[in-house]
Amino acid sequence: MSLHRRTFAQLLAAFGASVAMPAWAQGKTVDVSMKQSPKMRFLPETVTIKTGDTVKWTNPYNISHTVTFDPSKAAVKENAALPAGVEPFGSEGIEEEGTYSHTFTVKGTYKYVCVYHENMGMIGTVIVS
Ligand SMILES: [Cu+2]
Repeated sequence: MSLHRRTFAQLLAAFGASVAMPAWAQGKTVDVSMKQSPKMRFLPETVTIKTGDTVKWTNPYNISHTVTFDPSKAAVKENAALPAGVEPFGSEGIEEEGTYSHTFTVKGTYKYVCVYHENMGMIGTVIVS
């Protein structure tokens, strides 16, 4: 009996780390840039990822932007949308060289805006499959 227990404990020790590692911890990171010329845009405007992947937005330029997944903060509600049950999230103003990252754990289609430039077409989509 004690031998069995020890063997089981050793198995846990040997494999516990990899078994306990959640799938989202092994996702990849996809970059989105925030462009100000010739137009205010997220590039790419649409990214398709898998659950556990992270999207990292970077602002290379000197005009501040936001990444806002919150219909209540969008001028046009439909420009920001979340899968059922997902709480709104997003950044404050991102200055030059600033970044914002989010790891997506729920499948679905997400739409987001820059609250400063939504009306200029600065709208993006993240599809999590
Ligand atoms: Cu902007």
